[in-house]
Amino acid sequence: MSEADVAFRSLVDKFRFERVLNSNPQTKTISLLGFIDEKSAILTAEKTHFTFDENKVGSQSGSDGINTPFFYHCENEYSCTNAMQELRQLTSNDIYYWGLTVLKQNMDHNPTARLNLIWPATSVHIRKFEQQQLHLVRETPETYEKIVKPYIDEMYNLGRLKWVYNILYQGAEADRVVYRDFLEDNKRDGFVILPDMKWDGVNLDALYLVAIFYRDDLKSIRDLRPGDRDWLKSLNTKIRTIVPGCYNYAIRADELRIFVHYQPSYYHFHIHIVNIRHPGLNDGIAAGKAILLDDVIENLKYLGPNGYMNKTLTYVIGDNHDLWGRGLKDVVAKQLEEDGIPKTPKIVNEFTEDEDQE
Ligand code: G7M
Repeated sequence: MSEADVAFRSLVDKFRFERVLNSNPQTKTISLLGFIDEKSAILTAEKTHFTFDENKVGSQSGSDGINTPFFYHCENEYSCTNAMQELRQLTSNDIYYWGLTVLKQNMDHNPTARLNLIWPATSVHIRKFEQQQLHLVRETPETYEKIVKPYIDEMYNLGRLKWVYNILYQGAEADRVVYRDFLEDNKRDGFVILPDMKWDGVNLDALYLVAIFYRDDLKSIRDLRPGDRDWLKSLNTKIRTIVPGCYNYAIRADELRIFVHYQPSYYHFHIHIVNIRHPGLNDGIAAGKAILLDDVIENLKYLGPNGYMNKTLTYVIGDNHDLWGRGLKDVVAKQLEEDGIPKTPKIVNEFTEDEDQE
């Protein structure tokens, strides 16, 4: 065990469970709130995807002249077919059989789960992870100026970006960095690509990278202007050239979903790079959160000199998000009224009603 493993283990061992913040059977994740040394901690576990050997066994040349792997190796001792240590049939019916299995686990080849610990966790973290009611909001440029911008400025000053600066300037996660483009005399164009915290770094099906930029004048897409279009275009090309090469072309340029979030959690411009086959990202790639980099580049052609500052952006926000309480709740109510949507009638729950009558 390395020193880092020992430190991580001792933190996790000290975790005292308080309550479940959220769980999702589709993404196979659970987030727990607890305490470590009297300070709040959030422990998230995500069951890992099945492993299979990424080596191509053969390839066929398609009409486009590209060699396509025609099947994957599934004979590794930890692959889903070979690792079944126990097997139990639940039922069968005609040609259908279903049951349960216990797979052989191994830290290097087939770990059970990916763990993510935030400690000490702030109230913003806790509210973000907690299950909450979601709402669709249209953020006009005026709403941005009045409600969102002051919030972003506050967040920026709260020091929530330490992890970003650690990566850019302090060598944090340096052993995981996939690509660093940094020229002392051209800091503005520099960036780092590295595995996102959400990726185990092993299973290419779940490939999730993040590109973080040295320039710090962009807090979100709202700050993008037409003058940034060429920069974004060249980034888009660089990312799609570099990433496949870094993974021995097991993933191709047109298999990368490259996008930004609005609202992001962190207000220092960054881009998400995800295997197009990866469906399990909670709302991370959903409409109302993810905006494709290609669309951003295209939109900047038409948005006028103020770029994204001119656009109304529609997105999903949870009612635990600070912005909801700071005014977006009222904005939504007003928008529904202006759109002529009738007020939601009071729904009487028959169970509550019965209780009331007792
Ligand atoms: O929603 P937003 O666009 O702000 O997403 C930020 C991304 O940064 C998420 O996908 C996080 O998983 C990722 N991320 C957050 N932190 C704190 C870290 C970190 O410390 N290291 C890495 N590699 N990714 C992180």
